[in-house]
Amino acid sequence: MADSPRISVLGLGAMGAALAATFLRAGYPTMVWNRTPGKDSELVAAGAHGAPDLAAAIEASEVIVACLFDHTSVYETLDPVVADLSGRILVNLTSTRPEEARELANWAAANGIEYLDGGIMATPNLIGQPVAAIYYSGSQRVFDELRTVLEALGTTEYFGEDPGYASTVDFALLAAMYSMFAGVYHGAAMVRSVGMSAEDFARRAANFLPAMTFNLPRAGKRFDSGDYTRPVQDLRFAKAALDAIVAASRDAGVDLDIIGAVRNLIDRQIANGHGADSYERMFESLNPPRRP
Ligand code: FVH
Repeated sequence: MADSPRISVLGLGAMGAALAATFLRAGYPTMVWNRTPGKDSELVAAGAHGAPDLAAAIEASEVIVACLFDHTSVYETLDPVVADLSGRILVNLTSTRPEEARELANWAAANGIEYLDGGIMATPNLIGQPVAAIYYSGSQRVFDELRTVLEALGTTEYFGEDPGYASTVDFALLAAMYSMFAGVYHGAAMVRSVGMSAEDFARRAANFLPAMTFNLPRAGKRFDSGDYTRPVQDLRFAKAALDAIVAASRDAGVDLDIIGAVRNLIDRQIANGHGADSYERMFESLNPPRRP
């Protein structure tokens, strides 16, 4: 492949358009296609080639970047043109579950397509900046060959040949984000009982939470080792705190779906006789897979 591979971006939603614009700015010949016509005008004005149809978009390039809505849309779009894709590289930046990424990789391999799966940990406005992390797994050969190209989009990290690895990390980080945000929403509901605005509370949360995250690597070390001895805070102490927070939430008239679930994780470990262990042992209530 030449130093400047031709790239076709399939899907010009918010993210696909940002990817295509970034490839263009980086100087790569870029063709664009979208199911619904008319979404390519800005990109064409910026120098992209607008594909008249999907087959032309695939025909034009060695590297096909898909950024569609979900796994089903990728499959529905690409399966009818699988013969045209044969011999090309498919980089799938659509968010897909790990099992879906593995299924697509198998489908690609069976049809002579080299496959790299990516998980974008950024919003469209951040694409092209180092703060935009993009995780990849799948074909090592493809990643090595395209590394420079992919680095135009943001900070890249490659996790190995398992096509589902990057997606697992992507979805795990999103699980952490949504759970943390839900916790903030619970707090915002509580302070409404005393008249504080949610905006005021959220500003405080945005200061407080990052100050607490320094503990996370230590917690991770405990999860990896299974050693919850020598606690800084034990489960019984954490339970007393959570019982009080649950009661205060109830007093404020706020539902307990979120904070009650956290307390349940603690209660299960105490019921199993681990009350003197570090509070981080609540991780074990999540039934994590066995340590490698
Ligand atoms: N936007 C973001 O902040 C997040 C950041 C993290 C990663 N995600 C994932 O990126 C994928 C695309 O997201 P998006 O923001 O570009 O999404 P939309 O703006 O809704 O555009 C969706 C595009 O997909 C096309 N599409 C949908 N269904 C089909 C189909 N059956 N066949 C062909 N194309 C399809 C849609 O086309 P159209 O509706 O304009 O015809 C858009 O091009 C996504 O996996 C995020 O989870 C973004």
